[in-house]
Amino acid sequence: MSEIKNLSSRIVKNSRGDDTIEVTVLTTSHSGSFSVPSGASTGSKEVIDLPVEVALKHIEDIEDKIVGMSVTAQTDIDQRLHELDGHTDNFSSLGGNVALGISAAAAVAAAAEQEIPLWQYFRKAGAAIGNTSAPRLVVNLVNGGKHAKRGSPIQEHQIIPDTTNVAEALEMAIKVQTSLRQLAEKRFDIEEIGIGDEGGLELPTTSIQEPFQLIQSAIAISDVSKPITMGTDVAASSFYSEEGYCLSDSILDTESLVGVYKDLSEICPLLRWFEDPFAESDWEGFVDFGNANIADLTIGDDLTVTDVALLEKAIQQQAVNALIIKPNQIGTISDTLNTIDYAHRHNIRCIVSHRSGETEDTLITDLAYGLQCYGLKAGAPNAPFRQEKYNRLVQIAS
Ligand code: 2PG
Ligand code: MG
Repeated sequence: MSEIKNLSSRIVKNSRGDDTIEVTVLTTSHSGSFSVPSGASTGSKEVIDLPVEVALKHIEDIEDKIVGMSVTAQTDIDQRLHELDGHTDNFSSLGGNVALGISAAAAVAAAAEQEIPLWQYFRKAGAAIGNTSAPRLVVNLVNGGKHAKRGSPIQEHQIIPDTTNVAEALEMAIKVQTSLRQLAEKRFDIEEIGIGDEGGLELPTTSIQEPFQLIQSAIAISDVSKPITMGTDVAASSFYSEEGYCLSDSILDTESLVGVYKDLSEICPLLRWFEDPFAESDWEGFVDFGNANIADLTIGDDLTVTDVALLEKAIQQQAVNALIIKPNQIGTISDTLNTIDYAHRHNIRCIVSHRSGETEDTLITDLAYGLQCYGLKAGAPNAPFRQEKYNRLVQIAS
């Protein structure tokens, strides 16, 4: 048994320039570090991060309760973190960032200790794996909603190259991105085109359809080797209030929003993946959407927040057939693996995702590959803090 000798932590900057924490777990001969990402369009049931100074203090305060544990006893470590938190629903006492920082750094150190790659450590943990050889890349080309200063209220406009050859998928994504930039520069004033939080374009149009149409045209003119599917993260909670969905100056009810998606998918037949098409409280919206047969994948994110109990409810209600996996929504590696395990056992597809406030850490790539998850969603293909995730996948999958 290799014991944890020491925990240390420090403040680092994330992709938005905000402070976050990096935790390092040290054993006698190895170490592992993890820096914690953060979201802008967060689900209300996600774990609660504490301010960085408070988080650092908590790590110092609990260090002696973690030191001495076996670094490879992931479940025990994560159980201890829940105990230290007093078993709140959302790590509000200990801090979600504290819990994930320690849990994930321990996983990295444990893999180093066993002299295996991190993806293999995750695969060996025993959770049910998916049935893909390598995750598909879910690449975000146009940013909107809470991830952009201007543009459509829809948060993400994505492409998914239809291949599990990762290097080929990345090549295809970059070709489409280049074509898209050219089309956007013809269509809009160059000065008004920006770059959003996840490295995709920010376009000066509030139209719901136009970004998708432009991407569809970019795909058509790109010399790509395989078909491409389009996807979206609507992040509908971000434009929902008690009155309804506030889209392009009108307030829509659930039924009318289903109609908007129907029209959109007729205009853009490649658009087949829909994440959070309704607000996290609008379970009926998800069910109606599934029944309308608009999409191949109805994906829960704010709806399910990587929480196995919410996933169970979503499966019972037939609200989704896929879900987003984000370790920092749930707070520990064991809880994340448990949700992936449950999803795979119920034929629900898992798409492992970054956050809009990212760090250079690539743990999510190892998680997606190790558990043979259906997709890896990590922003634009060549943006800082995003490209690292795709490059890591090319490295381990080839
Ligand atoms: C999402 C994520 C990542 P955020 O909604 O899926 O793209 O955004 O990290 O802001 O929640
Ligand atoms: Mg989302």
